[in-house]
Amino acid sequence: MTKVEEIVSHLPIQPLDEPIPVGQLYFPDWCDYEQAMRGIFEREYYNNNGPLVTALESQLENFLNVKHAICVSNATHGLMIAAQAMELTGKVILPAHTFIASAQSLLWCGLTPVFCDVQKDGHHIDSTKLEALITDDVSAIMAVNLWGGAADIDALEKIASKHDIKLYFDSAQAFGCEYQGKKVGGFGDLEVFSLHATKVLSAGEGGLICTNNDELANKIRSIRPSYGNFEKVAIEKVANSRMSEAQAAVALLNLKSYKDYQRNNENIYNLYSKRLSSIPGISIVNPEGVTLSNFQSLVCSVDEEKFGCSRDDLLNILKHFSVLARRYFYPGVHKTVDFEHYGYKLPNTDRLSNVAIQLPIGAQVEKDVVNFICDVIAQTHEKSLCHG
Ligand code: T4K
Repeated sequence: MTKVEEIVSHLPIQPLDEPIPVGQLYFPDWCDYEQAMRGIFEREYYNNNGPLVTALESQLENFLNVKHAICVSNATHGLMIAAQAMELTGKVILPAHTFIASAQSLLWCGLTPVFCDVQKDGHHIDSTKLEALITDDVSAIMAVNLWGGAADIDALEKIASKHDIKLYFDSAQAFGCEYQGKKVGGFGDLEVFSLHATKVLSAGEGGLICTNNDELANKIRSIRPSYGNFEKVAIEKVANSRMSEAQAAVALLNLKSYKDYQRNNENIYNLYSKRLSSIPGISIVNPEGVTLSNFQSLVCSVDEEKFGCSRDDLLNILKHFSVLARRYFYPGVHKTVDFEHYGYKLPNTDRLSNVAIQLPIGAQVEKDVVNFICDVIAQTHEKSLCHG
């Protein structure tokens, strides 16, 4: 019997009836969506910057307090368009503790990612290690805002300005977060959000590029584009990354309920935090660097020695009980096939990829589900001590 089988066989708990995913899955009321879809069918206007996309962009500009909010098909395309619009060249510095899309967007644009480690006690890019990586061929820093937290934006802005390079944010996970009381969205040259189904503000699939720079916004729009004006399109590389009216309908309805979603997430987070704080070896990651979090993700670290079993064993035990926790991000992007041959040494990133576990948070996570998950974790700890 493996250790996992041994522990599972001693836990007096029945699995959940339905598997529970890690993601958010906040979706609007069906009747409201049906009504919105009927409007689209009646107008017979389904795509190419229709009235719902236009309304969404304008509402997002107000919500985020930015001059330009430009909807695109998803954040991966958003990051590709961003790099193209800023005319980046050579190398771009970013963390390896991120979703693969951050680095892939650079490869698509013929750019070379340079990976910087994350902070010793955090999940964001270590600004103190950045300057040593800035060479003549570095054209930008792409910081990534993770788990409902934010990077050290002040320090990053100072470094980018000192070296006269671009600074932009992969804020795929950061919609609605506030840094020093100001909504994330208007920092650096631009920011890119994801409106994927698993994000706190969802369009089902979608993305958003925000900037306060008019010239950059024009470029982004012509790379996205909405077509119709072929003369203008011909001067830019085009990505065809439009958002459809159906996607905008979901996002518009979700935006109306965003504050409720955020509050619901915060309550779930608080309950997890209370329950998990008494389990040795489990530390919840508090949203870093923000004055307001969207609680996009619930991430913990597992100290194997104190907890009694490894992160991966815990993951398998949770899976047995239908809790589909994840080990985001494993491995760090620098260890994936495209990049492992560079031999990057990123000790903090490597440590996180071995201890971090993401637990379910979002619409489908009721209070009793949180208690169930915490019971499994607490009892796993107790049984691990007996079956170590
Ligand atoms: N930068 C960062 C820092 C990011 O985190 C992301 C995406 C991006 C860039 C790129 O953004 P997009 O191009 O996607 O807009 C998921 C999400 O797909 C991805 O958006 C997210 N970050 C990433 C962290 O997580 P996967 O491949 O792990 O997702 P998937 O499809 O396995 O879904 C996660 C869980 O949710 C599963 O247990 C299944 C469940 N699920 C998912 C969907 C889509 C559902 O129950 N229903 C659903 O409809 O990437």
